[in-house]
Amino acid sequence: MTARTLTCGNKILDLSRPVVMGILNVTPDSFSDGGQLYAGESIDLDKTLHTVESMLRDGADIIDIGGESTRPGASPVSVQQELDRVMPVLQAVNSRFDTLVSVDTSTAQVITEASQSGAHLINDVRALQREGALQAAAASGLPVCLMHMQNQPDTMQTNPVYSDVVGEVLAFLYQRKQVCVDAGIDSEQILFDPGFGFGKTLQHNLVLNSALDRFVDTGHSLLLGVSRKSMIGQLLDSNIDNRLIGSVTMALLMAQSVVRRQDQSEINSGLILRVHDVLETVQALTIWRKINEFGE
Ligand code: 8Y7
Repeated sequence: MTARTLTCGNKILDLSRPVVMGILNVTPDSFSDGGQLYAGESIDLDKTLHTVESMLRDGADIIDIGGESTRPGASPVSVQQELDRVMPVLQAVNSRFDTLVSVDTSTAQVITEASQSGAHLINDVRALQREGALQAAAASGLPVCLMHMQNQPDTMQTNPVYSDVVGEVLAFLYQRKQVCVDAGIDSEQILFDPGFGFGKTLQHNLVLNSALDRFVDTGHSLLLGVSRKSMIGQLLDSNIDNRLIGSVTMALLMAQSVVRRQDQSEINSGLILRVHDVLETVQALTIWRKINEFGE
C-alpha cells in the first residue's frame, strides 16, 4: 500500500493516522474565540505566537489560520483586511515554528500571497467558487480542502433544506473536484469536507455523520470539523463554554468510523480533524491508539 501523504509545498503531510488541525482565528468576531488574539483593533502577534506554540506542544500537526469569520451575521472583510490579518501571522508562524500551516480563505489574493509566503494547505469553505480562487489554488500547487456549504454564511442557517443531504453534499463535492481537476489540481491533493453546520440542521449533521463511510469511499482524504459547533450545543443543551467534552467525543467517534472504513476497504486516504481544543483531542486519539496497539 502506498503511503497516505499530501504534498504541501516544501513539506509532506503524513496521513497514515488521523491528524489534528488547530484552529487559529485571527478575527475580531469568530463565534467561540473571536477577538482573543486582539489588542484593541489589531492582532497581538506575541499572544498569537504563544497560542500557536501551545497548540504545537499539545500535538497539533497543522495550524489553520483564518482571517474571515464565517459565523452567521459576521461582518464582511475586504481583501486588504484579510491580507492584513493573515499574512503577518502566517509569516511569523512559518519563521518561528517547523509546522504545517493551512490558510482558511476563499479569497484569490490571499491564496496567492499565502502560498508565496509558505502556506502548506488551502482550506476553503466556499470550495474555490469565488472569483479567481480556483486559478490561484491551482497555481499554488498546494492541497485544497473543498467544503460543502448550502447558501452563504449570513443566511445558511435560516432554513436549510435537502431532499437527500448526503447525496447532495457528495454531488457538490464531486462537481467541485472535477472543476479543480480540469483546472490542473491533482486529484490526490483534494480533501473533501461535508461542512458540518454550514447550512445544515442538527438532523442534517447527524445524517452526514452516520454516512461517513460514503465520504471515505470517495477515496479522498477528509477534513472534519465539529469543534464547539452548535450541533454539539444542541445535543448537550450546553452553551459555547461547555462543549469541550462533546466536541472531543464526537471527533474521536468520527475518527473511529473513518479509520474503520478505510481499513475495511483498504482505502488509501487520510483524516484531518479541525479542532479548537488540541490537547484534549490529541489525548483522546492517543488513548484510542495505545489501547489498540496493546490489543494487537
Ligand atoms: C469548518 C471550516 C470553519 C469546517 C473546514 C467553525 C473555516 C466555523 N468550520 N473549515 N471552517 N471545515 N474545512 O465552527 O467544518 O470553526 S469556521
